[in-house]
Amino acid sequence: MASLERRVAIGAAQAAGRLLRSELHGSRRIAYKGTPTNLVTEMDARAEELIVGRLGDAFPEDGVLAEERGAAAGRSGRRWIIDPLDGTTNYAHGVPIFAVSVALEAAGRVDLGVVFDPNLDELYVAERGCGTTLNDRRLAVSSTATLDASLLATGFPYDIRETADNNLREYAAFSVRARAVRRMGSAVLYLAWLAAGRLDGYWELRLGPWDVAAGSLMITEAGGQVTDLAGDALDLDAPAVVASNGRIHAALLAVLKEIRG
Ligand code: 2AM
Ligand code: CA
Repeated sequence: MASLERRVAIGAAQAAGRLLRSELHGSRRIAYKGTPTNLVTEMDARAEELIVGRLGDAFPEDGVLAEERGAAAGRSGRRWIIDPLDGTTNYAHGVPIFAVSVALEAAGRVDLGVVFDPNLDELYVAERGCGTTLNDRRLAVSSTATLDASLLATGFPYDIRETADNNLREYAAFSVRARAVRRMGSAVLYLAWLAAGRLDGYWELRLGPWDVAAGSLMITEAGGQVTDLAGDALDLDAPAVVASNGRIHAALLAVLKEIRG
């Protein structure tokens, strides 16, 4: 990976994260995207504009897929996948648990992932074949060997009020089998924290490409495993995610199979 891509992605993620943090306690205009649980604020769009502007200036031939504006094709065959504010519900409530995620995909494969948490000032960077770092320190997933001793995380789909497939049965099952299950509201941070060995496992039924593009590379480059709910390759276009340190992966898949059939 040319270091220009890495430098520009890091600069854009950090600038957007700092903007979000500086505005966290400002008054918010909240709008809803389809369901009353899918929030968006004006800060989602402002952070996205900043990131897309910088990437577009540096790499005008590349395509972009960003949470708020959708897809714009490029000529290079490469695509930047951007979540300008993951954890929008937290943000709208003034809870300092959110992050910025920027990934670069080429030939259908994510080669670079950058996640910035402006509240802890933590910068995660993964490059295919080169590992994952947190503030320049090399990361490795945890060595927890059993589900019983695992700290897990999950989240719930926006249509939780309407759909029967709302993750509540899975949540109940894991809650009595793992050490604990957390639900902090940022898929991007769960994946980064898993790469850092803070979490042992994570699952979620429906996510967007921008939620998982950078974080999934972080986990595999830190020695962990990321699959779909059946244990097959992750579909970045419609991600259902099981991520782990590898050692508890089969146990996670077995519980999901037991509950979902
Ligand atoms: P957001 O904050 O950018 O909206 C919560 O479980 C986490 O999953 C958040 O990262 C949220 O992203 C994301 N999320 C929840 N339901 C989703 C869905 N149906 N599609 C895409 N992302 C979703
Ligand atoms: Ca998101």
